[in-house]
Amino acid sequence: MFETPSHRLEVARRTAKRLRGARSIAVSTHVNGDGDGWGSACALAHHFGGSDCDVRLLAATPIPERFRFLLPEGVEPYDPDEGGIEALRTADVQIVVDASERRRLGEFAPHYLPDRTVVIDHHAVATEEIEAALALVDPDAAATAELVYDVLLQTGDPVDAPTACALYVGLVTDTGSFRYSNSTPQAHRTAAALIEAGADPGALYRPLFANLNVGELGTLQAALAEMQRDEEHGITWTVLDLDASRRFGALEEYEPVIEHLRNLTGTQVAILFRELEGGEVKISLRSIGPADVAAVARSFGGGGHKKAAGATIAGSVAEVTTLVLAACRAALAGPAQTRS
Ligand SMILES: [Mn+2]
Repeated sequence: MFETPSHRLEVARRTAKRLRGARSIAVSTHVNGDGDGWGSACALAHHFGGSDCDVRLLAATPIPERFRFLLPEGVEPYDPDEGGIEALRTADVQIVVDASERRRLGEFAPHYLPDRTVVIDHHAVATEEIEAALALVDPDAAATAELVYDVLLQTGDPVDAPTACALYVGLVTDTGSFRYSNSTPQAHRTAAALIEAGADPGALYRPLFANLNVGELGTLQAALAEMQRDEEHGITWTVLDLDASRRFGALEEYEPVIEHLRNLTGTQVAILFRELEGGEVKISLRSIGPADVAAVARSFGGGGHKKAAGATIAGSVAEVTTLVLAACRAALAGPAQTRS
């Protein structure tokens, strides 16, 4: 039987009350929104949108093609340049899902009013928190979708199938299809409730995972062909140069590429180097060992989490590769040796 964890019940109730009383709601997720961000935002749009309430979805960066099927019919997210900022400024309630850092709100960031802002998020509280009237933030939640479900239950209105489907997408993507360590009993209980409400896991497989295009598969092919390995330190990396992006186009996300490098037995750190126009290289770092790749990324002006981080660095691919590999080797050797 499903129950909202008691420590977040009261805030979920207050959030539901606030949303039910709103005439207009603006909802946004972080830049480069993922399945959890867009799933949570679309679920709110399905649930609250209707004759009594105008729900406006905001896209700090465009919604990825593979999540568009989650949008309510006829709803197109606002771009900041095309009415998005006005849509946000005039909304009774301004909701932020799956983001607790101001900088991740992109061009919308300066236009939030603290007394109208509601944050629903599962990231550990960031240094630069968004000021909000209500904040349902719980790092124990597997996905923001789990918290949105708690809120929707408190509205007293039934959760319909499209809403359940959008939330299920959030849970599936943030738990790596229930493979990561955040696949808690509560995440599974929420998933069960969503399936009962109409989410169809079998039907979601194709739009989420099995509709790769030639560009995505070609990029993967090019990345694997260039794969290199430092056996001694357990570092696996590859380079996607400008020629590869010209041939296959820029992808919306490179996670599947780096996931292959990370999954190679013996890998402690995986790195994807992407050459950009204008003499810069974008690096994505993943750690499955003791190395703190956020610290590595920060030393190059980037940031992220201990296990997943990134940066954009000026220089040629050869220069950047040498610098970043040296930093990763030092990070794997441990703090005592980096100090000396
Ligand atoms: Mn999330």
